[in-house]
Amino acid sequence: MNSRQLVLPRLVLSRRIRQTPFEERVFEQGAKAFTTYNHMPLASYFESAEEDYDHLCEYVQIWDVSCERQVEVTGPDALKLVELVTPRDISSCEIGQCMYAPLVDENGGIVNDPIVIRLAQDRFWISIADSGVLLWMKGIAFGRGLDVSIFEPDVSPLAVQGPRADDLMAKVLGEQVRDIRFFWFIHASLVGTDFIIARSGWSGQGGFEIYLEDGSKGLELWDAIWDAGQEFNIRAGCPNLIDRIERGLFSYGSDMTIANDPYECGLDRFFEPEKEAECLSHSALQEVRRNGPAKNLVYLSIEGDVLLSPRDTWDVLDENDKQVGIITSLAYSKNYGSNLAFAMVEADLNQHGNTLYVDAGEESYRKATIKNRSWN
Ligand code: THG
Repeated sequence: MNSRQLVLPRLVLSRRIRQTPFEERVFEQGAKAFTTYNHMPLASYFESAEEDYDHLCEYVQIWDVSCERQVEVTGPDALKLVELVTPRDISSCEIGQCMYAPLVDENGGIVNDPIVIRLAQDRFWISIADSGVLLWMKGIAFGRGLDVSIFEPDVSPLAVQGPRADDLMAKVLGEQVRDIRFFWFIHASLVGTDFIIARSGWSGQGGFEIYLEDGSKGLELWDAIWDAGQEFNIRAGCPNLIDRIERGLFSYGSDMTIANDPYECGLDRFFEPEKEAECLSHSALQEVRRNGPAKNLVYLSIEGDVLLSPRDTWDVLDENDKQVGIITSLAYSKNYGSNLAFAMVEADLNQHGNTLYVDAGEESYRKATIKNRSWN
């Protein structure tokens, strides 16, 4: 056995990793680990994934998610361009509404899985996951001669998540925030700056996202929410691995990449074949539909005690020890008393209750069971 200890290197935040308007507070509050996302720092945990999770489920947290950058699309052809890049029906997105809208390329590959926000009839923000959407969309607009302007505005989302988020934001902005519907936004202001605030956020605990437009107001905005949040036991937090796996939220780059199509990942539930004709992925997606996906991103419950998420992927095997897939994300859930994972496996094995095996680098393989989206 190789008993050498693997010491992970530190991640250096150079100038190339862009600053966020809130990061000073995140450092002060003691974020212990970071990742990068759209060339910006994103905290991974503060105390530990487990402790952060327990707090998130009971109180309220403030998250610096500036790294969810916006790609603004403005002009007469704005809707046309957004409809070109996603098979989701964006024409039905009203002003004031947000839509989760996977972007798909001409081969059916997932380019990104952003939230599309309709600010005005011909003005959108595409709130992106970690891949280069700005250049992809500029290229398409230029190639097609579309009348739009596309740029990254100075916008930094700040999430307020957890069961006390409504009480906190009602205290700070007024009772009207309680009436914001899921994936809709309203205009509001605080510390002398205007912003939109949406009921959304990458957690299963509910809450809001404030889209700060003037980065110079970042610390003031954070502090105003922080001070008001003391009575609700507010803490600094960040997207939580355990929570997002329990909630079934996929992370682009980990769970799916441009090598995967939306059918493999079950993201086709967000669009209808008849509505996607405007989209440049239309014929590729028709082809995928005809053939059926070869793989599926599945929910796997893995038996045994706590597994730590690997740096690399782990193999998923069938009963004959044949490799049939890989683990893409994993966390131990106290709630379910089990390790929960997403795994990309051969589609013909994707049946609820099916038994598979996971090579977690131990003496023997761990037994695993395919679950549905609510982990039943
Ligand atoms: N907020 C904002 N921007 C983002 C994210 C975010 N950009 C990157 C990343 N997260 C985009 N990915 C997702 C994935 C899922 C959801 C949000 C963003 C999500 N899904 C809900 C669900 O699956 O239950 C609802 C989807 C729906 O009904 O439309 O919330 O978090 N600003």
